[in-house]
Parts: sequence; structure tokens; C-alpha cells
Amino acid sequence: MDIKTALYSLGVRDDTLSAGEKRSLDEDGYLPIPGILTPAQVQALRNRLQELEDEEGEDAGKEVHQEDGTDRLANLANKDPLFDQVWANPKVLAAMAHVLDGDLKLSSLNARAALPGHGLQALHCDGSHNSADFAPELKDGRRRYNVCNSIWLLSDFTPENGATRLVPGSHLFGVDPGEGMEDPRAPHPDEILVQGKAGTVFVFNAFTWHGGTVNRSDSPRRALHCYYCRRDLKSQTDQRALFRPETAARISEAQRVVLGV
Ligand SMILES: O=C(O)CCC(=O)C(=O)O
Repeated sequence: MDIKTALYSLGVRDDTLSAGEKRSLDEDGYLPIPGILTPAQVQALRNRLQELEDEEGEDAGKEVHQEDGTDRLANLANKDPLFDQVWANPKVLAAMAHVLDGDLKLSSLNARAALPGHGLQALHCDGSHNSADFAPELKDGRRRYNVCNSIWLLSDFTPENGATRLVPGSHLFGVDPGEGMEDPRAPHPDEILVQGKAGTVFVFNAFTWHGGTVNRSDSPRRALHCYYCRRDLKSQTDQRALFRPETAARISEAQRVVLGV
């Protein structure tokens, strides 16, 4: 099955996104989608993540990245069927397909909780303008992007609790924050905070400058990162190597195509 057929089979249509939503992705480099998850779904995901954190202990997140002051988990597509609603969500897949011209597969599905007092990251792109594989190519006056990310709010994101910051329109700057700013850890004059209720998803072009902020509340700020890339690129987690028999037994052919396995 090809990716076009797979996306159709998973419910993605040309009009799944409105013209305004497509414009937000093109011009602002991000799109908030409120209410993707119900409070019950959010709670179930939080409970499962807590169980996985307890089971994995010091190894949690190792498949991709560990970060001081955060609890991270990786390879979630293979760790519970509960996560299928995330990586195979038609609305989010439609947004990914818009940015990546319909040429996509899952690159990684990770969790990140910024712990109280922690979470500040330098503004960054996921991928780099200096990378031969990932840099957007300029073609007929239009940038062809290779990677697109989404952040799934599993806590309400507020100005206090380490909400992600991003710089609207920065996917068009053509440079990484390390080149465009003296200190990418410092506030950017045009940055906004990604705020919303748990259950909201922000899809953002991976070249939109973004990063975590400090969690000044007394509880962890929880989120999932569901990241896609073009099909011919190396994914952040090696989906083939990490693909488990129980995942193979469970998922549809269309879902296999989205995983790229
Ligand atoms: O969780 C966040 O607020 C953003 C995290 C992020 O951009 C990253 O870990 O690369």
C-alpha cells in the first residue's frame, strides 16, 4: 500500500484541514488543534506513561535522548496500543501531510515531562538548515520541508508550568537559532508561549524555532512529541529495528505504512 492510500484509509481527506488551518501552517509555522483528546483519554495516557516511567527507571528515554530535569520516554508506538490514537490521528496526519506534501512516516513518538524548576531549552529546530538530509530545499520560490513535529498537551500549558515557546514564522528565516541569535537560550522578542488545555495538539513545522521553558509550578508539565519525516529519511527511532511482534499483530496495513515498517 502506498502512503496516499494509507492516509486515505486512516481518514485523511483533502478537506480534513480548513484553508485557514493550512494557511497557519504555511505562514505561522504552527497550528493549534484543541480538543483532540478527551479528559479521559488524557488521563489514560498519563497513567500509562507513569507506569512506563516506573518500569523503565533509569533507562527511560534512552532509545532517543535523556535530559536533566525532565522525565522522557521513547518508542511509545511499540509500548502500548493506547498510543495508536496519537501517531495515527487523522487530523494530525492531515497537518503533517500538508507540510510534508503527503510524503511521511513516523520518525518518533516520545514523552517529555518538564519537572518543577527545570525544562529550559535553547530555541532550536528539529533538524538543521546545515544538515544535508534535513535542510529545507528552496524550489520554485517555495521551501520543501522534510520534518514536522507535534506536541500533545497532557497537562494544561500555562505561562507558569514550562509551556513550549516558539517564534511564529521562523520556519521561513532560513537559519537555525544558533546562527540567528546571539544566545538561543535567551527570550526571543517575537516568541509566543504554546498555551492550552490538556488534550490540545500543536502541530509545528520542525523548522519553526521552539524550545521548552522553565516549569515554575509544583507539578510536572507533561506532553508527547509525535514527530514525522519524509519516507526516504532516517527516522529518529529506527522503527524497523524497534518494531515488536505485538505491534505487528495489532496494527492495520495502513498503520504499518505510516510507521514505515
Ligand atoms: O516539550 C517541550 O516543551 C519542547 C521540547 C523540545 O522541543 C525538544 O525536546 O526538542
